[in-house]
Amino acid sequence: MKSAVTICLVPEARGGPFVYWDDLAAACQQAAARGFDAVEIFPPDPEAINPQELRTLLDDHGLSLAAVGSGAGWVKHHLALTSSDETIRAKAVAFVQRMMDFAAPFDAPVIVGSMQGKADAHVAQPVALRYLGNALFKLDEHAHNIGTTLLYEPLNRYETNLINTLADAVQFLNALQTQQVKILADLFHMNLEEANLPDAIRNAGAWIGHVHFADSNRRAAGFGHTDFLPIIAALVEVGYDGYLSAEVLPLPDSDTAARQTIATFRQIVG
Ligand SMILES: [Mn+2]
Repeated sequence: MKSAVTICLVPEARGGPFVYWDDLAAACQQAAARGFDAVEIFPPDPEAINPQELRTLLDDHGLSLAAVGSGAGWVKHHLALTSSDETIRAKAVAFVQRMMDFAAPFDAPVIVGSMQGKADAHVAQPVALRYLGNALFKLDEHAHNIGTTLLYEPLNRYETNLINTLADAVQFLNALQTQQVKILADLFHMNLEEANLPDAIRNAGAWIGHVHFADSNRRAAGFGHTDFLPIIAALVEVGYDGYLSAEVLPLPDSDTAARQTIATFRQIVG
């Protein structure tokens, strides 16, 4: 398994669980200095980052791009894959597709988390799930066409009322018959929703394509009460060799969160 750390370039996401903020170059320099293998970036738009400049930054610091988040589509542009408005749904799919076009040359998957939206007074849950299925089907097709992977992230009940557990995500994707969609296992969401984290990981098995590495309180691993050793053992058991990516609050500050993350990573992964 490899280590990664999040960089958020979306001012509207202020207060969110990201280690580094605002300055991509400074964040890459810091991530490399702390010993991370990769960075996970949340850009405000698919065209916000110059690919050549990012390539140079990554190469200069010996970093990979672990994944790219699409959450700005929601927090900045107010798009959702399950909106009651057909035009907004179409724009949401296009936004994620453009994010995939940006990320694919870096061999980085794109994450669908908050962009999935939720059922509400305008969209009943079965309808929202149908919209989500339609969107993931289109995104899967795009991922296939450009040779990349999409990561679908189940969120906790306070963030969505669509799919909250790894098992429900597996069942949903199995029914869709997508080819290029994997599941993002976020240890913070799982702490709220799963009866048993290692069991949930073992049952999801090869579906797991990415891990958000956070403690029970969304702080850096080691700053809460999650028992990480059985979780890592389950990931090893299912053959997971991807990233543990720190999507955590920058508390007490970014550098301390980064140092704590990498210390825990070295302790439990080796
Ligand atoms: Mn997450």
